[in-house]
Amino acid sequence: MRESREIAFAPGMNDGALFEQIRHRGADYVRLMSYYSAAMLEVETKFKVLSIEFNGKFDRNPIESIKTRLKTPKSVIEKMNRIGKPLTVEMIEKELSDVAGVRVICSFVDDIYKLADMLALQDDLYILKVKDYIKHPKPSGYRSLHMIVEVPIFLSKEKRYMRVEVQLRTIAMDFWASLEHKLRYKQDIPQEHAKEIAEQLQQCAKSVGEMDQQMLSIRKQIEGDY
Ligand code: 0O2
Repeated sequence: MRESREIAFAPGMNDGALFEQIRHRGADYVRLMSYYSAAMLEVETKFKVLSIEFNGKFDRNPIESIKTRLKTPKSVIEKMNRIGKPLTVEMIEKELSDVAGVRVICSFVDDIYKLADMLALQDDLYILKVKDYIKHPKPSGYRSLHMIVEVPIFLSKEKRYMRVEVQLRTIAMDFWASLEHKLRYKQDIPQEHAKEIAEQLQQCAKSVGEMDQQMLSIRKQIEGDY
């Protein structure tokens, strides 16, 4: 009988055990993750190159830092379960666009859009989806520019296109998102306080947004560009 390519999942299994399952039932998983790692590297390099060019043109660095992350096996499995898709390596590649993530932390809000435009001009990369949570923040107050891009990776015998989720945000947006993530996910917030806490976090997000606008305005005054 042909072995099922579906990966067994028992709730409560730890990361290591899950990874062993994936490795045992789908040897291709490890290879797929290496493709995503290569794609993240490609995208990270593209941003580094753009930053060098930008620096030469405008004499300042638009990027404060770049972080990359590969979704953990646990997180991949949880998401596949959530969207109700079978847990096979083929379906993971087909259904998930955020296995590989690149987060670009920018100095100013306008740098985000400049970098996004510069990236969009590259002819070996496709922008599949843009979600502008800066112009349209999430109800939580979350702000960032999200893009799903597809980049080619060059292997010894083939060229493959892989999807990467890019999140562009300012230092201030990142400050809010990091703390909000910690507060929300680490604590079991009692029902009676949840609404009030959500409102306080929204207020913080608003203040952070205003600060971003003020910093941009100060930079423009200094540059004499009113
Ligand atoms: P992690 O560990 O950061 O990756 P999708 O199914 O992905 O198309 P979804 O899930 O609505 O649709 O995607 P969305 O909201 O565009 O982007 C999801 C990612 O954005 C999250 O990834 C977070 O990184 C970030 N994000 C979105 N909303 C919030 C928020 O309210 N607060 C914070 N702190 N981050 C947010 P993951 O997979 O949740 O986590």
